[in-house]
Amino acid sequence: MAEVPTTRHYLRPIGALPASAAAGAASPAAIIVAGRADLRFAAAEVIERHGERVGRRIVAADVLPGQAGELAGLLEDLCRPREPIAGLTLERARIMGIVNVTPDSFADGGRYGETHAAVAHALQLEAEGADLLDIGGESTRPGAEPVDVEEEWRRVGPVIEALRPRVQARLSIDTRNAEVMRRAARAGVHLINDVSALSHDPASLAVAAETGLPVVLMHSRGDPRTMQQKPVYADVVLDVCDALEARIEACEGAGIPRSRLIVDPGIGFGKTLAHNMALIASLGLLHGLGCPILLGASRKSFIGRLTGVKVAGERVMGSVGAAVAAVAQGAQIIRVHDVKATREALTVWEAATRGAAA
Ligand code: 7PM
Repeated sequence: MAEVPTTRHYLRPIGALPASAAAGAASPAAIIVAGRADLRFAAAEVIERHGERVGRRIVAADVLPGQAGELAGLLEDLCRPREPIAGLTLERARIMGIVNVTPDSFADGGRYGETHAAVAHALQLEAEGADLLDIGGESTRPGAEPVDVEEEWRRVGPVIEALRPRVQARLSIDTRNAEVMRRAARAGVHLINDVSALSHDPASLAVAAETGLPVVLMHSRGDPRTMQQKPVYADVVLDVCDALEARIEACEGAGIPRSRLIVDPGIGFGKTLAHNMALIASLGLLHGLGCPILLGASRKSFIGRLTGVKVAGERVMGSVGAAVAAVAQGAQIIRVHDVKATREALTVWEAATRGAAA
């Protein structure tokens, strides 16, 4: 018997309403995304996928609540206020600064130099306005060879220990390895960031659950070493959304509630330029998963492709452009190298959107 494909629905909020438009009116015809009064939309693109067929229609905000079945639950997930993550409320965008702990080619194989450099960098990012600091021992870059777990911990452990008593910012551990998660949690980190969405290490679902920490589930297609070899999707935005939903369900099955999860489309991880652009353009569709959204676009190669800027460290302005595009769709966490530039741009963008300074 042929398998009957199920119909799946998706909601993409469109038509951002300016803050001044009938704010506080008794029955605003607006979709309020993630409980945010500053994030109201005039309509939603309702997407229906049935096997290979994808139907799209635009439904105005005032008639959307009357829609039946699966859409009602989806609308509820889209609009429900998000729980704070690691004690951070998410009524406005938060900045996660990237702290790479990489082997120090200068210091005679000693650990002091690389620890010191990473700690100094993290303190600077906090001073520039980072709400979170994402500490990684470089095992997860596209094309990278896996790093031995003990070596990974020798890199990140001392940095976590040094930062923990010295910063207000929340600490995030960027790892695919359960043992590193366990040790980082014991050392006091507040968040787990896993580019494999807890699928790389068979122990990571149980370990992440045991830590009780929030987890960033990033979408990735294939292994970091091979993922850029011709990725193919039926519809990249819907496929990524479905894959994230599957990982959320795996987490829920392991005892990690949805309220503790953050979703991330994984820009550059098994995606072409066209895939990356489609994902950023429709980022707001991921709100239907009922979790905060994180975007990591900082300095990535798609920005070089678009702007012609070949040196990654010089892609600051393009990266800020991507950050603003994400925040305009309600992304709650932006993972960046250039905290100062991002903070300044978001401060001005938010004030200009609100129409008020504070
Ligand atoms: C080379 C290529 C070096 C790519 C580093 C990278 C993400 C992440 C990374 C992301 C989350 C980078 C990437 N990207 N974690 N880790 N989301 N959650 O730019 O997009 O740091 S590695």
